[in-house]
Amino acid sequence: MKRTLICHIISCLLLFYCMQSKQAAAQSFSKEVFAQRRQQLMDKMEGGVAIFKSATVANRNNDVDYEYRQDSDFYYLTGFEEPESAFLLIPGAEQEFVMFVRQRNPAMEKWAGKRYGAAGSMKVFGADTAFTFHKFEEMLPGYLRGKSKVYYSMNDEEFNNKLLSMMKRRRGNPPKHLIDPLQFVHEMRLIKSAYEIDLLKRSIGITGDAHLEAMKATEPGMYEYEIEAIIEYIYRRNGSPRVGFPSIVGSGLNSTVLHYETNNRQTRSGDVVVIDIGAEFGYYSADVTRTIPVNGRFSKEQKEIYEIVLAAQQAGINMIAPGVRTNEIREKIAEVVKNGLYRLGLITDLDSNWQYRIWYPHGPCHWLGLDVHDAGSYRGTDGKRSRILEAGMVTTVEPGIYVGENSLDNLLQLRKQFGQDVQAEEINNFIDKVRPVANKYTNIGIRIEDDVLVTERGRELLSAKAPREIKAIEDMMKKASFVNK
Ligand SMILES: [Mn+2]
Repeated sequence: MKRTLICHIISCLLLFYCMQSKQAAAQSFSKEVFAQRRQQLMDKMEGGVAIFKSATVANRNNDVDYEYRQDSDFYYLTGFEEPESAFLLIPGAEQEFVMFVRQRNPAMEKWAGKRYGAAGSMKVFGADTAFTFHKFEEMLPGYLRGKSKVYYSMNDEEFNNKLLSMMKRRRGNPPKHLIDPLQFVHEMRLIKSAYEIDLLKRSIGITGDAHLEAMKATEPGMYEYEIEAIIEYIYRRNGSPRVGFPSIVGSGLNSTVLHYETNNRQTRSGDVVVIDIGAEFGYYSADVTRTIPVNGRFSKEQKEIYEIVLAAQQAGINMIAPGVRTNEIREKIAEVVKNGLYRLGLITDLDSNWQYRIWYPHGPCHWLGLDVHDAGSYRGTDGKRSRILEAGMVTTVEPGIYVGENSLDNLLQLRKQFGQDVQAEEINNFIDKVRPVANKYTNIGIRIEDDVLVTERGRELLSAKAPREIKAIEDMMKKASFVNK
């Protein structure tokens, strides 16, 4: 308890320090925060050695690589962003935190930028000792000698086999037990500290600004990628170095495609656009979706669907509080969606557990943090299938209803997904009744997504900056953007 309080005070001081300088906040680096996390993990280990490897560089074409981003768990425990690195945690050893990093190389650094090198990783990142990365595999058996447990997540294919063969050797007395350390790290990541919540608020705030600008700028004839570019310009201008995930800007029929990322259609008056986006800031990702009418006014049919999704989302948000199970939220949202669909005639049976899933095909919540679909188990720690919310968790709430032009055409093939044996006759009857209604709503996809922090007393809506109400969106769309002035 005492330690938590001290940690909290340290975090607050660090936050204050970070707010003093935009540069420091943009890097969001604090040696002590990362040291605490490593200590927390080491407290959970039963001796042994934990091994973490950096994300590998992915080649794009010829000598061009994809933009590098450090592995989220590696970053969470070190703050270190360079590729070709690894580190060990050896609780109880004289040197508990051992880093292996790229060698400093003036010629390479001239091309590709500064490297910290071994000395820098000790000074800046707090390694007790550090070596160059090419010594990693050579030195590892020495660190494993006489230890009974190795904590490693098997996430680097090339290295996995090397480690396994090291463990099989008779010589050198290597560990016999392999344990996944991420089961501990991911539980830690699920509960966000004040330091992390501040970073999330920054990324979510920037994403809200991007939504506002997209609402102001969007007009018929604009290409989806133009809207995407406006959004990402707002990210950069506010200090977000990259997207947390590829921006989804889906108009017209694309609004009904859940993870549409092509973003190359020209929008038309009468379309809605689903804009599902998240800036990254200090490695933390936002995830906020707004659906807007391209011409600035929702049609009657669009409004009808929109109001159902909004009511379902609000009902879900209202329930968020410590002690509530995630499936209770899921069920509440599904109930509101079902009632709405029944009212419109898009389902014919309120008790059917497959009809509504044609229009509402995805789960409404996921954890949010370093990864947009963040780490942390969705199962209850009590063995139950859903988790009890605790203060410090951050979840999205994102129901959606999608009326695709083919939604009713492939039902017979898709029925296996319903997880039960629905008779063809039942499906054909359903299609006959519902098709005329579905035609009215064709190509309307509505998703509304917000990010919610579970607090001691209830909840905090982190993504309130971009409006969700129909009138507020239409009013915002009347305003001028710097883009089309
Ligand atoms: Mn999401």
